[in-house]
Amino acid sequence: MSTTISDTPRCDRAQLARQVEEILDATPAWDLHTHLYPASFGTPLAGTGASAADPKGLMLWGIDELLTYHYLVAEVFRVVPSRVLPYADFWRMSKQQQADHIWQHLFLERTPVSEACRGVLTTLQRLGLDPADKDLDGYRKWFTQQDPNDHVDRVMQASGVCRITMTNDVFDDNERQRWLTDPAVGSDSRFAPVLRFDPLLCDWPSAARQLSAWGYRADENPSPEGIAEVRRFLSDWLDRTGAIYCAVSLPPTFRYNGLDDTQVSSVIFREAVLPTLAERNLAMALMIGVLRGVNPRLSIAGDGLEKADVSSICRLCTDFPDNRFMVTLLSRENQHELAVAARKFDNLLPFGCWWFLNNPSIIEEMTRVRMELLGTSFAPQHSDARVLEQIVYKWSHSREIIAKVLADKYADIIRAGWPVSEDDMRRDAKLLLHDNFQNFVAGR
Ligand code: HDL
Ligand code: ZN
Repeated sequence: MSTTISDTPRCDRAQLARQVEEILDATPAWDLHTHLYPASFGTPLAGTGASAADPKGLMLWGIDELLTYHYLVAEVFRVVPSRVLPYADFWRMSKQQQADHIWQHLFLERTPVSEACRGVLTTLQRLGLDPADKDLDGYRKWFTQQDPNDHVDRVMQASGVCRITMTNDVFDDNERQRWLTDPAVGSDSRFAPVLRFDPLLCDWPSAARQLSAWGYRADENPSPEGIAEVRRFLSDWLDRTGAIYCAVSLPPTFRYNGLDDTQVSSVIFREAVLPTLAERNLAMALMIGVLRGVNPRLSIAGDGLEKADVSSICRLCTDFPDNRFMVTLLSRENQHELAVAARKFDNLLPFGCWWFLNNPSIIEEMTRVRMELLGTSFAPQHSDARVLEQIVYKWSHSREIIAKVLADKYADIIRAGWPVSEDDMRRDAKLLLHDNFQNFVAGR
């Protein structure tokens, strides 16, 4: 029998906040978008008992990967600018040398208050290491003593993540070859595959050349035969990966202008991608707003953002009622209009506080706006983790904020005379951290 928070007008706010936080902490999350991989995709850091280190391995884990996360690379150049340490000199450093540099300048010589720095501390602490030791070599030793496969279990346990959704980029040669070499490479049930194909919609000429090289007769001006070949390509890779949804990252300039839109991206979207997904009851994730290479000398750390066009999303939801669109936008200024759009279209699921939005101040603002407009019918967060252990901090920090917002909303309705039981709280937490996403990708 679950207890009901008293429906007296002034419920005990501290007790309510604690209860909601405990329930959120105990609710397993399905991390719906990451760049993580199981050890079957190879690991540059061997650890104990694992197969030999694979320098091009895709499973990134350990303290040196945590410290050289591209968010921290961008931040360390603010402290040691390129006029002091030229970009090229940094990129020539080994991974360990880069990590030493970042540790020295962002942690030892300055206080690690940024969200990405704080994340490293939370991760160390929740994995049982003491950040106060400030002993980078000691942390390194601990990580190399872990077996990568067992470490995935430990990290998922510490994060409260029950399933990790991958990003399987079919246009990435390293990733594609691994699937072609070993069809079972993605069979680790802890990880859910997702087919990612940005070039198909962002750079059709290049994508068409690559499809042709792979044996799909794609032409630059997509003919009906060419469209059929794109659909065959998608079907082959959806069968090969078992993807649970498909994803693209699109620039702020992305526009979809309706069913008579002759842009090649709209033609490929309308004639090949969306019919294939509708036929297979698969959702499409649109991640819109990345301005690639704002500072190319920062490499992967050099992307920026601009506002996206939400009207294009509304037109997609209107024109393709049999398709489902999961959408996350990179600009803070887009968030309210995306939540309003989600009120208009039940085939639109807003998700996550993506990338530059994944900071406590903005996560709280976005979660409040979404809950006030959408109730519990959205997916508040994903980690976007690139290094395995990042899910520890990304979920710990986000759960705290989601719980705070949820407790405030409960307090509001309790004051209005509506009792809220522990069962209600558990149901809502499961919807937000797991079921809304699971139901949306399943088409329920
Ligand atoms: O395209 C994406 O999926 C983005 O999340 C990028 O990978 C970005 O570099 C990133 O890691 N964001 O957190
Ligand atoms: Zn991502």
